[in-house]
This record gives sequence, C-alpha cells and structure tokens, in this order.
Amino acid sequence: MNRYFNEAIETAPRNQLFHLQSYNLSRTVYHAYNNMPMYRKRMDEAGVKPEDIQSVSDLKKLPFTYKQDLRDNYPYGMFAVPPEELQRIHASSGTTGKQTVVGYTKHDVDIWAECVARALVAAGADENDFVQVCYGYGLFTGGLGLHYGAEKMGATVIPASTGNTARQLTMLQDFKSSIICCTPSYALYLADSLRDLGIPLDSIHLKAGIFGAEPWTENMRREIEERLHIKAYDIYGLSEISGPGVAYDCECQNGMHVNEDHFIIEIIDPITGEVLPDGEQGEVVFTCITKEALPLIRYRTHDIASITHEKCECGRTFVRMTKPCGRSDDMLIIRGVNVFPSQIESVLLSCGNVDPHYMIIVDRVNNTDTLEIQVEVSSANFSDKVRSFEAMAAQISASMQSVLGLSAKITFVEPNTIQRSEGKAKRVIDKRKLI
Ligand code: DLL
Repeated sequence: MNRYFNEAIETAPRNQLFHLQSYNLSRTVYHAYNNMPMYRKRMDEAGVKPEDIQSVSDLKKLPFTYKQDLRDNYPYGMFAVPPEELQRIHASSGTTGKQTVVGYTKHDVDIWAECVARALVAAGADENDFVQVCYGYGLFTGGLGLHYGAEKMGATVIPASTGNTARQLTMLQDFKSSIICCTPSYALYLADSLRDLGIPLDSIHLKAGIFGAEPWTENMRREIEERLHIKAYDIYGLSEISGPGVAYDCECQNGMHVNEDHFIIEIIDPITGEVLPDGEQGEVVFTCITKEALPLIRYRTHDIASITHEKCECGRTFVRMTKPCGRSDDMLIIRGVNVFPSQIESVLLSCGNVDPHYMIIVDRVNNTDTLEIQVEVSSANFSDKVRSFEAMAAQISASMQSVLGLSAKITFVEPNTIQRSEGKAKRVIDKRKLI
C-alpha cells in the first residue's frame, strides 16, 4: 500500500520547500498585482511592489485579505483570469445576503483534486477502495472536492451526497463502501442509526472515514472509531482557499499536514496581526501560491489553531496544524452549514412583523445539531390569535430553509422577555459541548 500520493513533495526537505514556496509566492504576487485590481490598489497603498517579494520571509510585507473583500467584489470581481479560463464555481456563506463566490481554472481543479488525493492516501486509501462521499454536492466544496480527490487517486467513488440516512446505510452495506466521507457529527449519527435499527457492524465494510467541515475533538474521534470500528481522519479546508484538502491527517493522527507546496500558512494574533511562533494559538492565515483564478494572499480564515514544524513520524515534512478549536468571528457551523447570526437576522427582519429581538439557540441532540430561533413578538401583535403565530412561524422557517439551507424551529416569546443588552447584544447561545 502506498503511504503517499506524491512522495517527492510530501517528504521534500524543508529547504527545498522553502525555495519552491518562495518562487511560487513571487510568481503569484506578480499575477495578483497585474490581474486583480484590488491587490494592485492595496499593494500600492501599502507601498509594496511585486519585486519586493523575493521569498517567504517577505510575506509579512503584504496586506491581509478578508471575506468582506470577496463580498465587495461579488460575484466575479476578484477573479484573476478571464471567464473563458474558468472551469468551476463554488460558493459559501457570506455574513449577510450574498454568498462568497470562488472560481477555479482547470489547473486549479487538478491541484485541488491532488490535495484531496493526498489526504485519502494518507488515510490508507488505495485503488481497491469504494469511497462513499456523503458531503453535499453542489456549491458547497465538500462533495465534489472529495469526489475528484478519490477519482484522482484511483478509488471508486460512490457519490451519495447528503441526507436519507436509511439509504446511506443500505449503500454502506450493499455497495461495500470501505471509506466514508462526511461531517464527524453525521458519522456519529450514522452510528446511532445503525444501533437503533439493529444493523450489525459486521454487515458494513468500512475501514476509515475522512471527516471535516466542522470542528470536532479527539474525544469525538475516539467515539467514532470505537462505534464504527474504523480509523477516523480529519480533513480541513475552506472554499476561499480551494475547499477540503488544504490540510489533512496522516496515520499518526497528530495534527494535519498543510499542503505547503500550494498554500503558505501563518498564525497571527487576530488583534495585532503580528505573526506568532510555532505552538502559539492564533488566527490561521493562508496564501495561495499556485492558484490561477483566485490566488488569495494572506487570507484571514478566522479559524483558531496553532502549527508545529516538528518532524512527524509519517515522514511528511509539511508543517502540521492543530484541529481548529474555535473562530475569531461569530460564524456558526450548523449541520456542516456555515451561518452568520447576521444572516439569520436579515431573514427574520425580511419576514415583516418581527422586532429585532431574537435569540439563536444551537444544541446537539442525538448527534445532530439543532437550531431554534426565539423571536420576540411585539406588544402590538401579542394579542393576535395563535393561528397567525403558527402561520408566521411557518413563513420564517420556510425563508430560513430557502435562504440559508437550514431548517429551524421558530418559537415566539412574550414582549420584553429577551434580555436587552447595553453593549454588544448576545444573540447566540451555543449549548453544543464538543465531547
Ligand atoms: O467546509 C470545506 C470542507 C469540506 C472541509 C469538507 C472539509 C471537508 P467552507 O464551507 O468554506 O468549506 O467552510 C470552511 O469550515 O473555515 C472552518 O471554520 C470549518 N472547517 C472546515 N474543515 C474543518 C475541520 C468547507 N476539519 C470553514 N475542523 C473553515 C474544523 C473545519 N473546522
């Protein structure tokens, strides 16, 4: 069994990686300066010229990029290539209204697939494996990301997508899936369903799972491994940088290796922007150094993690990042879907007759995230009949589903019961305890 998809790169000496990264960083900076008006403007304002960036050590001279920049340039204003060179579009949540749109050339899709292929091989996959991809297909990068990666390394893909757990279980049994790709909470939900339906574990053939798209803990890893009798591997990524496969677990399961020939990682203090040393927790920042369509420079992910350059037993020389343990902004990940409280608010207010006093309550019941939105009814409406509340709840819930792609339980509460705040309003109660 191959341990690496691309041994020469994954185990390259650090000094070779440094030169490769420096060369590709310099090329990317020229490409961005010449083809992305926003970067030309930012760099001019900062007094940095492309020729000032000779090596990775010069990276900190460059300004940061934010999710807001993608929003300001919605949908295609940041793309560094003409439309005929684009092969694929994906999107993820923005803070309000519009989505964050990302684009890929053929070359970008190929590289992304290789990054995911490396993750699969590191998790022990080979050509004989049947990979059941239960991430969503569509604008979300999870489904197609894992799909292309599995095809690239020669496995057989079962493009199951999300939902219909009974069907997923039948496929696991009948199609003899040996690797499953889904969110870690869905893996636990599958384990519950197997137990509840009395399906014996030896009727499924899984050996490993590739789990990501939401935060999870070492305890969850152990629980998944014990309950499904598999090895559980983490995979990390975000659409803005490419999608899943920016970093991946190896057999040591002791930090995710960043695909450093394509992405440079920095950990910064989220307040001062200062770069932090190995071992210190801070905000993860990525620079794409081989992307053609959307080569983001020093992109602020808002994920909190730390990195280590210590040698890994697996032989890979790529730096490792810890599991992200939180975010420096208010983004929530509910059933794998990214949502900002501001999006929920704009949907609520667009439904009319609703005051801007609400509380978002997120919980995890039977390994599935739940979302409840408590909405305060205005005194004027309070005397209305129950029936009209039911109709209003149904309308809000339908709007949440269509705009955010998430179902929510809407509960009305009496006027003046949601706590008012003198400072920043507390809008979210997240009861989920990552076990
Ligand atoms: O979630 C890409 C992905 C798909 C990764 C499938 C892994 C598997 P976005 O929808 O853009 O992309 O969301 C990106 O999700 O900034 C993190 O906050 C979170 N996230 C992704 N992977 C992990 C992980 C995909 N392994 C955002 N652990 C990121 C913790 C994760 N958080």
